[in-house]
Amino acid sequence: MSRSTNTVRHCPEWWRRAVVYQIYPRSFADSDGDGIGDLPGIIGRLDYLADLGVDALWLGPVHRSPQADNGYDVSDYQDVDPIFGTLADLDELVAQAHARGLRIILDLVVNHTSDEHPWFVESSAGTDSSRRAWYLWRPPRAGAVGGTPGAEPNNWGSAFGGPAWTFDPASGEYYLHLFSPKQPDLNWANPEVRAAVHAMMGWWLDRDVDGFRLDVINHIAKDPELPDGPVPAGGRYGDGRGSYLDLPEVHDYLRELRERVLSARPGHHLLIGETPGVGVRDARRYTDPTRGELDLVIEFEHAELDRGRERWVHRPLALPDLKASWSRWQTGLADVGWNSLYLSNHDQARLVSRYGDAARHRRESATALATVLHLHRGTPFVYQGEELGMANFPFGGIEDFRDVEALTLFQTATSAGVDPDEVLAGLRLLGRDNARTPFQWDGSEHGGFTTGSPWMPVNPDVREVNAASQLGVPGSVHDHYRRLIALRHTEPAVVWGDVTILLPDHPSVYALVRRLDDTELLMVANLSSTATALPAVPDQGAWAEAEIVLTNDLGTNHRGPLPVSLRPWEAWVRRRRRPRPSSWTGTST
Ligand code: ISL
Repeated sequence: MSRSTNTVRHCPEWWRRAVVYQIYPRSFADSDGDGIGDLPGIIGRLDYLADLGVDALWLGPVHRSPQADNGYDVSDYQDVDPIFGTLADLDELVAQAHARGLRIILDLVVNHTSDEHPWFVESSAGTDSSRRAWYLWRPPRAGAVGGTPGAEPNNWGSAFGGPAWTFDPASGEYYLHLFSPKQPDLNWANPEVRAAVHAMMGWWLDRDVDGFRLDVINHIAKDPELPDGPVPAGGRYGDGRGSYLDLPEVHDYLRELRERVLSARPGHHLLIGETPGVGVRDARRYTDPTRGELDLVIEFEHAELDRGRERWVHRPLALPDLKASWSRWQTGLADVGWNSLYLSNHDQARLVSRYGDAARHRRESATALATVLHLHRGTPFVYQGEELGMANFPFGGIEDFRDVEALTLFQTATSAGVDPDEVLAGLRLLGRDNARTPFQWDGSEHGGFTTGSPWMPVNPDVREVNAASQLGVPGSVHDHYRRLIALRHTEPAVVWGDVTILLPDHPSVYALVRRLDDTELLMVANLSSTATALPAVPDQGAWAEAEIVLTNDLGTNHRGPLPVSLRPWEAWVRRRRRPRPSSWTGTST
């Protein structure tokens, strides 16, 4: 392993200037024709990723796993699942990525394991198992008979639908799983569990990976009482979040983890925390560098704005809500902490279908949304295929879906009497499977993803939407992403500048100003499919002569006065140098 090739890691705070590209290994590139993406497939596409200009690759879980939740159910943390390749392939990927200046961030799922992990198998052996206390086992509710309805130790529901407890008839106890029954939660209060996780993480760092994306890491500490949670109106299960979200112990566990695993090793390894439900206050704590916990969080507030309480219910996004949310986060983490910026990932529908206009303005809406996102402060994440404007899949019935969440939600909702068509309509628009169809490399039948039969069908739009038809084409979605990423790397105001979101109540224009020293950037985007008047912005006149540093408008160049009207999904960034204040001494950098 070539540690020396990775000297960039020693550059302090490299992740604040970085763009992270997320790979969902199953669906990225298949090298052996079995229809499932794999590590050699990724290695074969590293030049594509280096050319896009990203700095780090977040690799979805490739550990050995029964794949009940596509690898988010790990049965061996120190091996690679054979469907993806071998440990030697992973070492090769790390070395080849480093040779191109790309860092590798592993997805690490340690809130829970697979129920097939030897730790859980041993834990299940009986109440006197030496690993019993590695998981959260509880007897049935007092007076109830285990295995009968309502006998669960508390009333919590799991994230995918159904109860958060599964009964084990052999021992007469239940185990807790915040996700599927195939994903029992580890007991982080047990120091043996923490020590085992530390040792495993150290083993990976010694294989030269550059950090981890820690799955649902703000869920790892649980109130040992595991009390009932409030049942929302019309709901069936209690909401246990008050007993497992952002508990004080999570901060302790993370500090311990950094101290024992990362501080002992040279360089700065990245810790990204996936933190569903986190608020600004805890996000600041997690990412305050002086506390030594996480480097950045993946928060969810904006991703929930167009959903109802039930996960399949869609309500159209009101743009002022998005501005208010991002504004709060930008301000809340302005002096302390760091956030990620994303509009899509493997758990979210395709952004161009969800927030854009894939049918009529795919190129324009994909590039406008990307421009808005990337001009905020934080580390942008690009989810595979987003840089091509890949769209949702035209799913038909429930038999077309693969995701454990979709299948469980459908089953639990319809058996509770919800109209199947209503659930299906929501899943088609918001379901996670949309993000998981194969990457579209070219316009051939299976999109150049595999020579075999793909594990999920390729989107039928592959003839029009694919990498081969966009690479090197000025104005393509891919070209726009390249330029956005390059802008972040060349313009410090994009990384460090403070942020002012303008026009907070405007329903379709997103505008903001970034400021760093004497540089000022103005980003304006019309996030709608109709031409829209551009309201006045502060210093309106001063922007007339500003340089246009990025635009998705191929037709006209608006150099000169700001346009009166914006075309559908028009987006651009202008830059100007502010006159220096008279007190300026020339020492600013
Ligand atoms: O995906 C979601 C909703 O559609 C979220 O509730 C999601 O389950 C949550 O963000 C946690 O996600 C992570 O952990 C899950 C796994 O299924 C997701 O793929 C992963 O990103 C359990 O490990």
